[in-house]
Amino acid sequence: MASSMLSLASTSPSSSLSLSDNWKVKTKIGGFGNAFVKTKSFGRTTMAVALNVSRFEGITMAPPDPILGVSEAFRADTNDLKLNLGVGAYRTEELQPYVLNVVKKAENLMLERGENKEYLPIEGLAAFNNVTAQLLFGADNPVIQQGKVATVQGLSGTGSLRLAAALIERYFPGAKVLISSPTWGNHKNIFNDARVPWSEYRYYDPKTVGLDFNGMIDDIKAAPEGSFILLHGCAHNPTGIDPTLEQWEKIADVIQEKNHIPFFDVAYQGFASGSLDEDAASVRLFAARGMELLVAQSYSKNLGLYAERIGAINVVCSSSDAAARVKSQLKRIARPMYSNPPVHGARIVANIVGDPALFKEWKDEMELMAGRIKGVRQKLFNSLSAKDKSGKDWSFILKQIGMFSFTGLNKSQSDNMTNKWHVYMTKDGRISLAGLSLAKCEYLADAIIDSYHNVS
Ligand code: PGU
Repeated sequence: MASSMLSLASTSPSSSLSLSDNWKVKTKIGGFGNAFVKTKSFGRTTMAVALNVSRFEGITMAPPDPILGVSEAFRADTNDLKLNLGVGAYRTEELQPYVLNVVKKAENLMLERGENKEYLPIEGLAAFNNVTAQLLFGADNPVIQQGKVATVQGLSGTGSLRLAAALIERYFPGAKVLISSPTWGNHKNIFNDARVPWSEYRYYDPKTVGLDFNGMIDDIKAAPEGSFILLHGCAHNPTGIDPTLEQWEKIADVIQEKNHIPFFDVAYQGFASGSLDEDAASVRLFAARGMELLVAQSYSKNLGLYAERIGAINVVCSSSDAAARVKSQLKRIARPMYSNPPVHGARIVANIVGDPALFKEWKDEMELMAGRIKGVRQKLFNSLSAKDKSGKDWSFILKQIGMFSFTGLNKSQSDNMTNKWHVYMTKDGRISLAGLSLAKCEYLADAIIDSYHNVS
C-alpha cells in the first residue's frame, strides 16, 4: 500500500514530493485549508506546492458502465415517454419494480423468528448452500449425493464468477477462458480484473439472427487443450439464443474431447422457460457425463433479489476429496476480499426453497413473470409485423428467449432510439423486454422501425 501510494505521488504531474515531504508541507502551514503556498523551503525540497491539487490527479474519469450507466442516463431524462430497456430487471405492467410476494412472506417469517445478525461462515449460510446446489443439479443428482460439489455462497452472480476467476488464475496459471461473442459485458471485466486471459468463440450469426453453431464448435475445438469454456446455462445474454439439447450434447462432446473445463453462468434459471428444471437441463447434461465443471448462480432475476447480492459458485469435482480442497481454497480467496457474505438474501432463498408451500408459490410467481415477458415479446412482434410495410421478417424476436431481445440494431440506430425516442438500451442493440409493458409495445415498434429503416 505504502509503495503504491508513493509511486502514485511520484507519477503525479502536480508534484514530485515524497509522501513524507508533502506531509511536512501540510503540517507546517496548518492543514489542508490554504489554497496555495508560495515558495517554501523545508530541508531537502524547495518548490511551489499547490495544496488543493489532489494526490489523485493522475486518475482519469472512467467511462460510464455500458449497462448500469444506461440507467443513470435514463434517470436524468425528463421526457414522459422515456422507457428504460437497458438493465435486465423485471418490471410490472405498470413498469414498477417488483418484490415477489413469496419474498415478502419469507422476510416476515424471518422477522417473526427474530433471527440474529451474526457473521456467516466464510462459505456462507449452510442451509442456502445446500438448497442452491439442489436447485441447480436436482436433489437426487449423484454429484450431490456423493458430496462432489464444492458450493460457496457468493455476492450474486458477479461475485461468484469473480471467485471462480480468482481460482482459475491461482490454480490454472495461463489457462484461457473462452467466452461467447457477444456476451454479457461484465464477463470481460471480470476476467480482466482477475488477470485471466480470455478469447472469444463465435456464437451469434447476424445473417440468420441465430446461433453460429458450427463456428462455436470449431472455435471450442481450436482452443488450447484444458481451456475453460464459459457457457450461458440458459437465456443467453444478450442474444436470447440458446443451443438445443442436441446441440448441447455436441458441445459437451467437443469439450470432453479437448479436456476443456465447462464453466456455466446461470443467471436466469426459471426465467427462460418458466421452469427451474428445464432451464438447468444444460448443466445437468454435462454433470451426467461425469465431467468436472464450474457453475455460477444468481438469484437477482428469478427471485428479484437484485440488491441482496445472493448467488453461489459451485465446482463439481470428480471426488468429494477434491471438492473439499477446492472449497477450502475458495474460502481462502473470499476471506481477504469481503470476509464473509451477507445473510439476508441467503435466508430468503433457504426459507423459500426449503419450504414446499413457499417453493410452489415461487414457481407460480416465476411463471407469471416469465409469462408477462413472453406476452410483451409476442405483442412487440405483432406490432412490428403490422406496422412495418417493408416485408422484413421480425420472427427472430419470437425465437429468442429470456429477458432480452437482440434487435440487430447497430450503435447509431441504438443512439437514435435513445436520442429521438427516449428508449434507453445498450449500444449492442439489446433491449430488456422485462422493462417493457403491453401498453408501450406500439410505441417501441415505431421507434425500432424508424431507427432500422431511417438510420444507417
Ligand atoms: N451473468 C449474466 C449472464 C447476467 O446477465 C448477469 C446480470 C449476471 C451474471 C450478474 O448478475 P448479478 O446481479 O450479479 O447476479 N446482467 C444484467 C444486470 C445488470 C448488470 O450488468 O449487472 C444485465 O442487464 O445484463
